[in-house]
Amino acid sequence: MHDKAEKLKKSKIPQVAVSDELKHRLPPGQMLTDRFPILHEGEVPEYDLSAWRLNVFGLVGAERSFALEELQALPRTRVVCDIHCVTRWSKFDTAWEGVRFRDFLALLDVKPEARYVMFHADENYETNVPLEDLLRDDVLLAWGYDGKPLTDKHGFPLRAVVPHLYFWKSAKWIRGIEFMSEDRPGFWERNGFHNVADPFREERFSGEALPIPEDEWVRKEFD
Ligand SMILES: Nc1nc2c(c(=O)[nH]1)N[C@H]1C(S)=C(S)[C@@H](COP(=O)(O)O)O[C@H]1N2
Ligand SMILES: [Mo]
Repeated sequence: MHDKAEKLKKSKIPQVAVSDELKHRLPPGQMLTDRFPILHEGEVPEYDLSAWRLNVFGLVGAERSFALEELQALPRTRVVCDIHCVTRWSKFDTAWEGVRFRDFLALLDVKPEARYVMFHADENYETNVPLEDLLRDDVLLAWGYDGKPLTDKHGFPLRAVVPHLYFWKSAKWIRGIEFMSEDRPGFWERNGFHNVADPFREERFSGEALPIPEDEWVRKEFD
């Protein structure tokens, strides 16, 4: 513990100090940054928007497929929230634009036995979230960040934003939304990470701590 703290103090982490007033917003074991780290598995996908679709399947009365402009014609919401990555960076007051997941749901004929959602995303990324978690006011299918369209690296054209869970649950480049009666683990959830992922409970790992260096994110790309 002590060693790690010392190591972090010495490394050049683009970290900002947290005032006493804001401390309660920083989950245990997190560091605040004002940069915007870019984290994902695989390559940044490129899309031909005329062919791009969001597919809805699983426990729905009818499978549906949406073009981006159909989603953008839905009621728009702007959410300002804090985000927390399991690799220990947090960023406060990030501003997203999109449609509330809840408002999107109103278009779908979701069956009553649906209790879980799997986000299917490029490249071969999946993450699972209980449906109930997605009904909150601040959960979005987002196409905008900070007043501009999402950049390619942050998920253009569409990503999920689920602020109250570690940020790996906020899938970038989503292509499919599956409604399920039983829970099923996604990519990180199968690979040692916690199924629930509440940052304030520090639900990082499913079993033993993984050997992820605490400063891993610093070596990645930033905006
Ligand atoms: N499709 C996809 N979405 C993803 C990931 C990924 O590997 N693939 N990584 C997740 C992780 S671990 C984090 S921390 C956030 C990072 O989002 P950002 O690059 O916009 O900061 O995206 C999440 N969404
Ligand atoms: Mo992450």
